[in-house]
Amino acid sequence: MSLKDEKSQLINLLGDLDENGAMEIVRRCIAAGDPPMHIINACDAGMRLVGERYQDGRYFISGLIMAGEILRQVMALVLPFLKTEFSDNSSGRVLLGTVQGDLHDIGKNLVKILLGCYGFSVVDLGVDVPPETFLKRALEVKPHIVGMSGLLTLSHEAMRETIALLKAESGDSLPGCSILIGGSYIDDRVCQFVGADYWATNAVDGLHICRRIVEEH
Ligand code: B1M
Repeated sequence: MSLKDEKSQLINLLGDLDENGAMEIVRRCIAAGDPPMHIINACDAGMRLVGERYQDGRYFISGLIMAGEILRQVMALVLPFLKTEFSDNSSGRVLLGTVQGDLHDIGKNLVKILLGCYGFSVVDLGVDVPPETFLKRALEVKPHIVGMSGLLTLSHEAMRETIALLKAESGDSLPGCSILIGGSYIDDRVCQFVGADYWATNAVDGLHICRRIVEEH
């Protein structure tokens, strides 16, 4: 079976929440030397299927939980290979977190892993992070980039509040600090609404943006 077939099978198995089938394909892809990011992208597409099925009522919240668990296991398998694929000396400090009210962390964790692979030092604040915590930790860490993740439409408001607080209260303490937002319902319009500098809808774009910011710093 070609890698392309394996990938579309993986997307469907994840969509069907078939844990054993999905893990088997991932193992085969890894053994065949398939680049980790290809596997992760296929998983991303599979998660979209799960999301659609949840939205149209075929899955319940338990389906989302199951999907999250399968993806966590896939990431554990893929992670060691990701580390050997990327190694570089660029560096910068990133303060990262999922904004208040939002508990989704799989995408954020992926961003953290990729940044780490590229030599960034990442302080991860976790999920459901209040604006005040972003501010407090930003003043301590003095990051080049504050990265905010949010998967819910509701998260845009939390991003807006967090960025407004950072801008109002940090004074001159965070010179040249850029704000990157990421998630699945993010676009240019959202970026403007929340007052961020950059936006990304996948981890690789997020990584490229961070590298560019630090290079231009
Ligand atoms: Co939730 N959920 N969920 N969920 N969930 C979504 C996001 C949803 C789109 C499903 C749907 O209805 N289609 C929908 C949001 C709808 C909306 O707001 N418009 C939704 C909902 C409604 C909910 C609840 C409200 C359900 C409920 O309780 N009734 C609830 C909310 C809880 C809360 O946060 N307060 C909820 C809960 C959950 C679980 C906890 C069960 C679980 C999350 C487990 C976890 O994260 N630990 C879960 C899951 C698994 C999903 C879906 C199915 C998959 C998300 C995922 O992990 N994708 C999701 C459907 C979907 O996204 N299509 C859905 C894979 C991951 C690799 O992608 O996280 O998008 P993603 O990350 C990407 C990019 O977004 C980007 O890069 C990543 C990798 O490429 N990115 C960044 C993310 N952060 C970035 C930061 C950056 C740069 C890029 O820089 C800083």
